[in-house]
Amino acid sequence: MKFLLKVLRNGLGAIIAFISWLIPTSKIKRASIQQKKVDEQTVNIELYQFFGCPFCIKTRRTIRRLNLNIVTRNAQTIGSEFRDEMQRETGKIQVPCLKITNDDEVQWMFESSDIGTYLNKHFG
Ligand SMILES: N[C@@H](CCC(=O)N[C@@H](CS)C(=O)NCC(=O)O)C(=O)O
Repeated sequence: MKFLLKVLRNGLGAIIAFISWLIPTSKIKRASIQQKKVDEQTVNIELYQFFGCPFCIKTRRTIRRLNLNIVTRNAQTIGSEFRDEMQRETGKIQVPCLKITNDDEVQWMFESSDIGTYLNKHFG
């Protein structure tokens, strides 16, 4: 039963991801010097996510629209490096989650709406 639910959830997630991929996003265009500056600012940001999670899809669309080069980390696979790291560092598995590293300080940001607000505020 648990396995069936997992298959259903992943299947549904893949369908949503596919539909989202079909819907075009109008990307922000920046002058190359500006884009370079933004790329420098996002080099320390990583998105921990599941491929088919609707909240992650929403966040990935925001990232695409804002034309940000943010690395995505797969936190779905049990026993994987990034899932283990998230569990160890935050005490839970919840995606999407933005990991923002500034020097020695690491901030883990949960909630797709907060992530969207943060990205729009800084890069919109
Ligand atoms: N309110 C949260 C909801 C996020 C959420 O429910 N994420 C699910 C995946 S769709 C999750 O992290 N589940 C943990 C798990 O499946 O282990 C948001 O908007 O980001």
